[in-house]
Amino acid sequence: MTLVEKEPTVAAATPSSTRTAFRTCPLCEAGCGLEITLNEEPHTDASDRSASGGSGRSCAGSKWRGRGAQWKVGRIRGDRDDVFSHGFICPKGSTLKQLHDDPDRVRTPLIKRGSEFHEATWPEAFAEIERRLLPILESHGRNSVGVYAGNPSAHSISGLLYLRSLIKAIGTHNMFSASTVDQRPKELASALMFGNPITIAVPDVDRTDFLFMLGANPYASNGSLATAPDWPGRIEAMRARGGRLVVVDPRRSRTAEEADEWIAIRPGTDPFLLAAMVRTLIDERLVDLGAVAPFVSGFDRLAPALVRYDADTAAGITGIDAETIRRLARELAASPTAAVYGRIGTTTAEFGTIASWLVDVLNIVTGNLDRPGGAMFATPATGGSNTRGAPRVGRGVKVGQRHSRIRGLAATFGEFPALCLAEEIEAPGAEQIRALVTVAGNPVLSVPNGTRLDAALHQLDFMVSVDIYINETTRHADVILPAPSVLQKAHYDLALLQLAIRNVANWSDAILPLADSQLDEWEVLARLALIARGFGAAADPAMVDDLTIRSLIDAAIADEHGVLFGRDADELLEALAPRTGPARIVDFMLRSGPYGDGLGARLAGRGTGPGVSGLSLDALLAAPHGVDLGPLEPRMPDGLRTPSGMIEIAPEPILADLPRMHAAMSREPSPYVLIGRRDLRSNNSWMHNIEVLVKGRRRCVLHIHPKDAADLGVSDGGDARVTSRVGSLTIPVEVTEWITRGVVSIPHGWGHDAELPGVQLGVAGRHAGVNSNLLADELLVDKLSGNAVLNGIPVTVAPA
Ligand SMILES: Nc1nc2c(c(=O)[nH]1)N[C@H]1C(S)=C(S)[C@@H](COP(=O)(O)OP(=O)(O)OC[C@H]3O[C@@H](n4cnc5c(=O)[nH]c(N)nc54)[C@H](O)[C@@H]3O)O[C@H]1N2
Ligand SMILES: Nc1nc2c(c(=O)[nH]1)N[C@H]1C(S)=C(S)[C@@H](COP(=O)(O)OP(=O)(O)OC[C@H]3O[C@@H](n4cnc5c(=O)[nH]c(N)nc54)[C@H](O)[C@@H]3O)O[C@H]1N2
Ligand code: SF4
Ligand SMILES: [Mo]
Repeated sequence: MTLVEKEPTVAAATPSSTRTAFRTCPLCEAGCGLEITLNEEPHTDASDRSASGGSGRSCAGSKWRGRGAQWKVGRIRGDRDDVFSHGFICPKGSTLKQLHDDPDRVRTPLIKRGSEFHEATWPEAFAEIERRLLPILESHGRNSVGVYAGNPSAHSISGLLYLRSLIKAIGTHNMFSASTVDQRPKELASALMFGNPITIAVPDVDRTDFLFMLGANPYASNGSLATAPDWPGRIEAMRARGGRLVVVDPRRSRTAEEADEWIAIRPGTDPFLLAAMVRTLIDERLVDLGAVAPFVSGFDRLAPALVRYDADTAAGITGIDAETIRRLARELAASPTAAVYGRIGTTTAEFGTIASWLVDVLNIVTGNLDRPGGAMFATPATGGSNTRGAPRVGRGVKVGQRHSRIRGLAATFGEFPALCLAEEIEAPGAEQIRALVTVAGNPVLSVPNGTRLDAALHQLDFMVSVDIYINETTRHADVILPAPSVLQKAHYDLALLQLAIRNVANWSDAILPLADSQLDEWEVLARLALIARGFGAAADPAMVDDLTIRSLIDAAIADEHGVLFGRDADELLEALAPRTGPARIVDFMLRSGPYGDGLGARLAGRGTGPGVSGLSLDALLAAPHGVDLGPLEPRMPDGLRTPSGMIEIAPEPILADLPRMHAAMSREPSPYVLIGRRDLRSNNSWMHNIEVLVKGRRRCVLHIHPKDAADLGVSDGGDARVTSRVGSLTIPVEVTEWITRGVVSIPHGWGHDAELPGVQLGVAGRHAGVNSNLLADELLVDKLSGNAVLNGIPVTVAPA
């Protein structure tokens, strides 16, 4: 028997029945649709490994619990009918089964006694947190408790909707996240230019004639800050219709290999290339602002700001010859449409904000911003800060309102740079971080100078981790609170669909129920918030949930430009009943969003998907393969939220940062610099415990050019010793011509030392690799954004 359904409604239990469920893969930004087969098994116990189901009730409303049929995950493959991914899947997608079954995954709360973790009940764990956290808050103040939020919290409705309550409840300014070892420069540049950090221009890959890509490798990463499944297929389609791909990367990456042209660049020098391209266009009178011209402010400040960066100067710095730089600029201007797109290689660099800004300056001056085939902005179904409020009215962003205690680095968007975390724990004084809460993060492997951070975490008075593994970071926790398996959580890509290259909406219900002994992740975060607020270890998480929806409703009814302006809050709450939790919030966002039914205020939405007239959670539940809302449409000028209501092409804070870049021009470059890379079978630090992904050839190896290897006396298959200002490590060598001379590459996220006390990562420990962030230097920083420099780190290399 096969039941095709979106809801976890379970068929009457007949022996060996099968059901098929659909959901979005939450592992990376591509958001592929998965088709998951579940096989019924005889009832055994109520742990999540053989989760019980059969309440016959959808969990899209509240918690889905119950007993009855036992479902075991069978096959996972790409959902051919998914409106966005059309069956595409990468090797990681199908391993949600192995992740679900991984015996090392934490399933019950753990409390550390002495140096060992012991299983505990939820009441015991929350009581322990209350007992130890509250005195710290009371005697040392709110800032004595820090929070670090990691990457998966941006892929989860729990993290995106409830983490803020926790941070507010703690009341701390000491907030850190993976954003400052990642995309903060792009967010800052976008906020300065367009008004808020999520108004990020994405390449219209499906319609462009020319994709100019810097520091991204979507054949391995599946794309980032440009949400789309199946980048390889989309790039192939672009080339088949005559489009071109040019990739700028110090490595001949998989994507560079597929490109029409690979431009090798010296790490960290992208802004010099981009500035010289802009200057070429200005000098040769090739600038055409296109349709956004009436909304561009500050253009006259651009040319003077870039006056030093001619192509000849840039050639000496980037290693790209001047004629190539000029040609690229001319080609960009001549192409019917073109999109410039920069990612990790451009943001995790010393001048990451300048580079991110120049990417969009190029999009603007070639007339490609906000036009089909160019760089466009999504219209997310759940709305966002650029769909709410008045068009062209905004407060913009202020940089430097608060500075970190020790190094004085500016906070951006309410967060301090992650590379300050260690020093903020180490250094005594008022506001010293004495306790830390990590949520879905592994900063020991992700943040510069892992050795120092590891020692700092050891020094904390108290640490709580909401996580699914005991790893290099969470081993330091005093209490670990497990999130349930991915398959037991509902999903909607609230953040990533704001950056999608096509407007789609896709809700995933949990496909396996929670056991009675489990809490959903949002409940865990809500209960931590209640403890921090002094409501006690047993307080009902519904309080936080109710406050969260209430505040969203209040904001919506106060928004004169919104569809719910002036409506009655209680009436709206009633319309959302009986749902609670994330499902209620997402339903509200969808219904009050750009395609929504306006909770009665508006009938027909713009949706084109099956049966959609006014988007709502119900509409998505009826569309198990998602709803296609069409290609991106121009959003300018209404999407602007800058104080001027204009696109700021030359924001003051960025121009003020240019002298820092000028100063670097006269600096003697290091003979060898380290960069990172990603592997298709890996996902930052936490999928290395899945045997099928790590078996086979070693992936954590040093890439080095044959001539450099010969010069340095290191050989293929041998070991090299790599040393930076902050650390040293030994790593196997792979000699390859596909890397520029003077550059070596190590992927991040490895270094699973099985000997570390506490760690429970059996498989990963056998494929440990090294932690590249033992070499990343916490003193190297993009000062404007506070982002870490993870590419272009000066190192020396020697045979081990
Ligand atoms: N050298 C170098 N360093 C880098 C990078 C680089 O390119 N080079 N890249 C940077 C980038 S882009 C990023 S985003 C960061 C990532 O930095 P982090 O977010 O700190 O690290 P992750 O490896 O993503 O760790 C995710 C953690 O979440 C846990 N987890 C997984 N699923 C769940 C869940 O559902 N709930 C909860 N509560 N926990 C879960 C995992 O066990 C793991 O502990 O690393 C950065 N570090
Ligand atoms: N398989 C897999 N997929 C992932 C992840 C993963 O760990 N594994 N992580 C996810 C996360 S958190 C993120 S943020 C995204 C990142 O997605 P991408 O940005 O596509 O990340 P990478 O694949 O690391 O590609 C970065 C490229 O930049 C190049 N590079 C390094 N330094 C420079 C430089 O100075 N200039 C230029 N022009 N290029 C440079 C590197 O050689 C590399 O090829 O991937 C996501 N997807
Ligand atoms: S590319 Fe792979 S990891 Fe990313 S969403 Fe798709 S299946 Fe999941
Ligand atoms: Mo990331």
